[in-house]
Amino acid sequence: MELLRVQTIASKSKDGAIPALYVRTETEQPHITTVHGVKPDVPIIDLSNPDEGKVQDEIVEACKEWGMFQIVNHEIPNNVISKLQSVGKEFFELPQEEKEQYSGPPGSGSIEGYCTFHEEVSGKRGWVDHLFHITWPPSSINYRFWPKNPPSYREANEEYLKYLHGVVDKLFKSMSIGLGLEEHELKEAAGGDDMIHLFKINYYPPCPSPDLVLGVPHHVDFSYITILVPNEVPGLQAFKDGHWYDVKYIPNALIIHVGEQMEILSNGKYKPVLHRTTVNKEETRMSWPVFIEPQPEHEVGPHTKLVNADDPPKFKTKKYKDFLYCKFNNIPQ
Ligand SMILES: O=C(O)CCC(=O)C(=O)O
Repeated sequence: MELLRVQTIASKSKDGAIPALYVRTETEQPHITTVHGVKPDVPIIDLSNPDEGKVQDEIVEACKEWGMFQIVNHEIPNNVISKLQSVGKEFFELPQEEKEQYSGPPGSGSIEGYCTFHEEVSGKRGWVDHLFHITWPPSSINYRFWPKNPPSYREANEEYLKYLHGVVDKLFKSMSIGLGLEEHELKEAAGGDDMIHLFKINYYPPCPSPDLVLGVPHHVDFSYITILVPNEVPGLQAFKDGHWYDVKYIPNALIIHVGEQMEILSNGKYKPVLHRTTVNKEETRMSWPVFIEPQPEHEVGPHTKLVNADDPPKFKTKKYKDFLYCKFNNIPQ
């Protein structure tokens, strides 16, 4: 059954009540569960610091402590990021019928396309619509899910991707050295240049009762790492030591999440971050994450050089598609 898009619901409920399906219980409502006042910040790491050893240490520390950090001076030009944002925004501003042309066929089993998630286990829904498509490697791309309108959509995405490869390489290199491996070993074990880049656009329309709803509910990413561009409307929150913290908006920074595949590959040394998003009363929040994932047939397990008699494997080795099957069917890994 076709789901009503949140963008449509939002346009009808500007001053009024929102459907009960979106109202969270008090244990989740962001105004009750967010830490206010003086609080620790998700680490901000300047990649242009000439002291490479320091940058590396900061990345490793952030992967162990928070599972999340922001990077600035990452060498992706600001205009490349702005173009990525503006074509994504233009797509979501198209008439509803035009966006629906990109929705995935029901029951296809693919996550790609324009979509709105069904109810969570809690019976609630997030205040967000999405577009998903793969942007790398070329053999995994299905252009049917790439918007043709605006016409510069593909060019803007390809330009961003060109620069993103450098950021992925830099992060994997630092994370590899931080585990005591050679700089190329972590990426190689993760699938090298065949790793999938699953691109997503989140569109969170304004909500009359932002205190009561969540955009994306709390979760950890399945990916190795996720690289996220936000717009200027804050909303991302990270969970640390039992508390929810707002992640500061920093113009032109990229937000990095450690995902579950990285936790497995590092045999638990790097922690995936539990995170969620809140929404805004007046403004549309958007974000552009890229999930760096294994190919479905790729086997992921603790790196062989990181396990020994004193440090036995904490996770099973299995194909990524089998990991996903367990996740989606609530089967223990
Ligand atoms: O919008 C954000 O900042 C986070 C989005 C997110 O966590 C997701 O799409 O999985």
